[in-house]
Amino acid sequence: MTRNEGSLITRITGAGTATAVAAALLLGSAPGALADDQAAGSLKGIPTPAIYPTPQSVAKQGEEVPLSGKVTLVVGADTDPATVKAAKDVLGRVSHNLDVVSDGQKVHGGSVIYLGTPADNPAVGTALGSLGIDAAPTLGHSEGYVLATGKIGGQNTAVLAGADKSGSYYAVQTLRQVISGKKIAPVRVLDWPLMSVRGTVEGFYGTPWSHQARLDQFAFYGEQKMNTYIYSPKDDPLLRAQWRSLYTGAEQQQLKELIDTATANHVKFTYALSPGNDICYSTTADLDSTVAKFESLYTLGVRDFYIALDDIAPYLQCAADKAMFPKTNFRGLADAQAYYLNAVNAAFIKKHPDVGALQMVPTNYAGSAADPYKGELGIMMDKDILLQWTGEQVVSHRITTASTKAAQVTYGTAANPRGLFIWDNYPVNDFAQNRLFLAPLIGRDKDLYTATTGITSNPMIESYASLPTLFNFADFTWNGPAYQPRQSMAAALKLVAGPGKGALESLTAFADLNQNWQDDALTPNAPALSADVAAFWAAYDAGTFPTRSALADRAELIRHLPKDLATIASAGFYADARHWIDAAANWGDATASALDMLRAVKDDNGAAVVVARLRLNAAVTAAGAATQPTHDQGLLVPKVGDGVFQSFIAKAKSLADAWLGAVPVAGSAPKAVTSFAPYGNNTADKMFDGDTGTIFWTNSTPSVGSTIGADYGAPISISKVLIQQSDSDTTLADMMYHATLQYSVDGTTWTDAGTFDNAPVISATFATPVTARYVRIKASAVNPAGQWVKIREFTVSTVPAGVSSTIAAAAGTTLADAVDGRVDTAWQGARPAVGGDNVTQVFDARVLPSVTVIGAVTGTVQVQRAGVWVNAGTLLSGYTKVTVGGAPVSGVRLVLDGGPAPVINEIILAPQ
Ligand code: LTM
Repeated sequence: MTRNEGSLITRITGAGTATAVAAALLLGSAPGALADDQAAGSLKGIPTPAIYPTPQSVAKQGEEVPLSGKVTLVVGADTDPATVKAAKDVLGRVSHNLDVVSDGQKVHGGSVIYLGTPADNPAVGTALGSLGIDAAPTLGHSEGYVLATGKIGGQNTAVLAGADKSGSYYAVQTLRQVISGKKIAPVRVLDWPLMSVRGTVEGFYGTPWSHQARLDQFAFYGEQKMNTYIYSPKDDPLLRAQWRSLYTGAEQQQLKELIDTATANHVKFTYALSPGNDICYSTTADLDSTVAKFESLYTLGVRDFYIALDDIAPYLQCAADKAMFPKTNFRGLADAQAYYLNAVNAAFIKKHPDVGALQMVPTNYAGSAADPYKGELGIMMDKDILLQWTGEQVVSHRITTASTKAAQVTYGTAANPRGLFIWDNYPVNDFAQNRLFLAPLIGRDKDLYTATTGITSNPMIESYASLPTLFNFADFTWNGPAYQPRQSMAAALKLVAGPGKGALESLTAFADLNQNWQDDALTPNAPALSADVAAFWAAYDAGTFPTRSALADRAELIRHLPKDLATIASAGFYADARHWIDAAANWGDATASALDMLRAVKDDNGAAVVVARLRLNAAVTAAGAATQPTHDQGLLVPKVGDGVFQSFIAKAKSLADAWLGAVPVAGSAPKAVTSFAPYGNNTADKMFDGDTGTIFWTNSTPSVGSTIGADYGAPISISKVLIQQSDSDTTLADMMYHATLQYSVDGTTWTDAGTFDNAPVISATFATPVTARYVRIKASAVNPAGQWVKIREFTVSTVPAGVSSTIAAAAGTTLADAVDGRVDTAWQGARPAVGGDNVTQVFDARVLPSVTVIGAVTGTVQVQRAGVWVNAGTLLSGYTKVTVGGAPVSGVRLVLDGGPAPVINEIILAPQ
């Protein structure tokens, strides 16, 4: 995409008339709007258009303004060129006979649109007067605007009056949304923002946004009436690591293009320097470096400057600072920072009358309770420096008006009402790069605007995937009291999906899978999927197996997301979310297979059960592939569905296993023994649930000697241990980075079974099984960067006495896998089968009703009766059930045909 392809809305809707899409957005009227049936008789039946961000007042009033014939746009000599261009774009999409004239020129016939501020275009003021509108209260608000329709001198007229240049620009953004078909709807919009700062801070760790992504963001902000962008990606070296160096060459050119594009979209490009890692606050040299950097950016067109002091060492680093700022308890740090900020304020900001107030984020940027650092900073820092704050926590689930007011007092900004604004760490995902956060913005008090001038959202590393939530932020910061999270998100998704058939349904289903925001009660796990799962189980448990279920339909929809979302309006969203979309499709496939498996169970069709089960397993494996690249953590497994798929599949599997008669053998349901407490509900038992999608997550990093292990209740014969850590078998994320695998009979004396460094998978196979009651991993060194530990599965395999084969087990498998009562583990032969090879299990003589074999293997099933092996049936690849019965038998033998290396998932001996 290039910058010149028209407005972003057109691009992301792909619609010829973006207004048609906007008008179709779900929503009722804004506060103060006339309900349709209250409108004057002639306007009945004409819908009130939906407008985002939600205006302060929308009334269905005035006249429709036709755009099919001649249209004249009247602008002032000083009307902002970007606004005129935006109006021409919007009208030009509908009108083929559009003239632009200057105030004072005569207009003959057709529809007329007056655009500008009353100051830059006096015709605007006259037209407002002719329509009898008292616009002064609205235009008294900065960035406010009036959009009104009516007849003046018999001519259909629309007036787009701005309080200022931004107001005029925003009137055009609203005009775009009130055009329906080839008409401007009869509306009167009186509108202004409740927060003066509305936008984003690109302030995350990880891959910074691309140049194109930033350009597209600015276009989106303009359309959504957001006016602020703070440039602060942690991984731009010239901003942080090499903050003293100036931009040159291509980087400088790109920056210039960003600044110009932001300005054209009425977005303040704010440059946030992060010198805190190695600055000496008191030295002239570092002040000079700061001023030189800012001057170079000023030359490029930046007019808003910021010093970011977050995430740095909370102490002074150079001798000069320590000597000059001796106060203890972090007050010395606050003094040094205030000294430096005040110096930048004097040496740079105050020298440029056209530069906005200096902005900063402090080192201690969360919480409203008094502390020495915050108090000292409040006293020492110039009162006209603006400060950002993240709420009570770094990632704050709730931000209340009361706590924001308390923070204003704590930071000493209460005296300057513009003093503190919010850095909102939603939907940023740098701390969970395997997640997309697509829940609506929630948990912010509606009247937050009474306590702060604004909010900048710290978005996700995925810029286009952040657009739906940023749409919410635009809506909330413009008019918090009117903000309806779900409706706002529905409108956002509609915009991102565009008009394609089924696009919105698919996108909504995908968003549903990405709702959970750190287990917040307001962001329930995949709510629509959960409801369908619950309805399915309710019917199933009541004994009916619906031929068609909402869950089956949803699984089908999800399976096809990669194809169906490929053509949504926002190609960027699709590209950003691609790996999550693919993972979702695999989960959809697994869910559909699980439903097939349950149907096969109901139909008593063992072969179909096994086919569906193997398909299910393959889909789950595919869903668990690490595919999402990151800047600093290698490939991650994209997480979707908030665990709902996993729990549905686990229940379906256990029902199928029960039908097959597969019962995990004793000893495979251990008790966790660990020195760690769990993080949230990621408890230690999740290591043993047979599901790599659920985890035991420690709530701390290992010390040397920390352990995670299992107690099997009594000594067992162990042939294999498999511990799957981290986010996938190939990812270095949370895990025990330096571990010794140990086993013990008594829990006191331990035997080492291997050391593992940087190994997401810890595994040991014992050719001769060992006897132990306890198995564990023990940290032999601490983790890098204090990482915690995730264990996806902790599996120990035991070979019951009497099981043997003429073929050795392939690496990583053991015969135990064929007789452990777990269909999902499989023994594989280390070589192709030669006719007559066998797998044999002998036991004390007993009546055996039947033998079931699941696996890729053919041959004959034999049983041992009175010491003699006799044929009991043919062994088929996939599923075989042989009825035995009669006198007691003392063994089962699978005599194999020659063929490829055999695989046996399970030999199930039916209980008496
Ligand atoms: O929140 C602030 C002020 N700083 C950092 C951000 O850079 C980071 O993106 C978020 C979320 O991880 N947390 C921070 O502490």
